[in-house]
Amino acid sequence: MVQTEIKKFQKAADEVVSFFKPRLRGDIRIKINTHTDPDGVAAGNILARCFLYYDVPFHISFGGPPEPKDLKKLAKRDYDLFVFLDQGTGQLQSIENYLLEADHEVLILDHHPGETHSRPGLTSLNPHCFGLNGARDVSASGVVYSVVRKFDERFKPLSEMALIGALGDRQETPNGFTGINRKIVEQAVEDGILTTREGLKLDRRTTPLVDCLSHSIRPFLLGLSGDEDAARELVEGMGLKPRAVLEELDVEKEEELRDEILDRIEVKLNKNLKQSLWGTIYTSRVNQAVGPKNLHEYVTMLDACEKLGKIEVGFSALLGHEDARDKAIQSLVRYQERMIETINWLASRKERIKATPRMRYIYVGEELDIKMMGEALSIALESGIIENDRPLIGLVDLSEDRLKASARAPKEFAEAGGNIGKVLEEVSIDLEGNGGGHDMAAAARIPREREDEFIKKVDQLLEEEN
Ligand SMILES: [Mn+2]
Repeated sequence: MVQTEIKKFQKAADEVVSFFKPRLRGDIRIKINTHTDPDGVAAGNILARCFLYYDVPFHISFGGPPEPKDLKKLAKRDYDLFVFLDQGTGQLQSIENYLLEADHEVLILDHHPGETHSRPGLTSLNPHCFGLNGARDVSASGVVYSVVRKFDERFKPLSEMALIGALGDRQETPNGFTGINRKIVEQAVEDGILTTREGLKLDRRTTPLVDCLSHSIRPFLLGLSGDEDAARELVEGMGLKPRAVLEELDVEKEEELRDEILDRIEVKLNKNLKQSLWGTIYTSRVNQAVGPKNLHEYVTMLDACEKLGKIEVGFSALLGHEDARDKAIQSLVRYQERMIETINWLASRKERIKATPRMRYIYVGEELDIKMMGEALSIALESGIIENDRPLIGLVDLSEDRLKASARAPKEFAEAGGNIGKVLEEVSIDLEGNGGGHDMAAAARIPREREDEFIKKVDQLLEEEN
């Protein structure tokens, strides 16, 4: 069934290619706006590599979904074509009002849900329009890749970036990838761009094991992450040298290490942890990006660069610039340390997590870094630190009068038809804020004094949906 949808999507990608071709001569001014997360950075990278090859000048900016005031400003800038990656669908109305009305051309390559319609000046590609699920079947990077690879065979290796985007958006299921993502991975393996194998999905597979375990955040190993002595004890207890590296262990030893880790970890909720600890490892076999060859680790590094305010470092590394390598890897290490502090903070304050029959939530005020919140929730859930049986919301102070809510929902919630993105969108609009996202991950910004109302309304809406 999905095959027909994929075919329709591919046909629409052909139309975007026809739109692009006459615009690759370098005689128009192009502005790319993309998201700051790994998917946004990878999507921007794929398009940038294509433009660089054809000598097409462009500017690229990284940011969240554009607000009306941003678009109003953009409209006055001297560009002919505005490209929106990993955003734009949810902002279509204001894009129409400010950019299309002013006769600018707009291209939206996105995978967020929403209405799209055709109108002069607008070209778009979004998996939701073809019955595909944008939360799982393809990321923004995969959408951009689907277009770019049709230009020329030489762009095939960019499937590596498409996969980085999909992993960044956590689109991999315990049974692997689905939809367009699945096709991209299969083709990439066939082309020798990637190899896959089963193993420990830990970052920094080429650093000494004690370091690798005590720095692990995806997943977070409660009792090992942040505790070098405990990690050393485990490694030495297995008869391994502390300098041994994961990449060089044979399969049996790696399985033994997995079992030791699972024995040691101080969490009761082991199913999620098992899934995030052991599974398919994707290794790049081409030299185009600088930095880790393990794609999960690459995602963590891009996350790190984003959270530490160095998006351009991650972007340059992905673009293959040697001089970005050290800075990007330093960011990764510093980010791991900060995330470990964040998760330990959450793990030791579980009594602050409130629960209703339909959701859990925690107000952290200013005690946690707002940039770390969303990712920290994902990590806490997939590492078995907070039970992943209902949506989880973290509330952080954004400013004196604004609050940011980050939400994560379990897969089962989405499979039963729940959509946390829709819930947050509806409630935040009701409370004179804004918000939205995917069925399993979303965010909202609301007036601070309406926190109680927010919780009540989200809870109510979740009940109605059931
Ligand atoms: Mn995305």
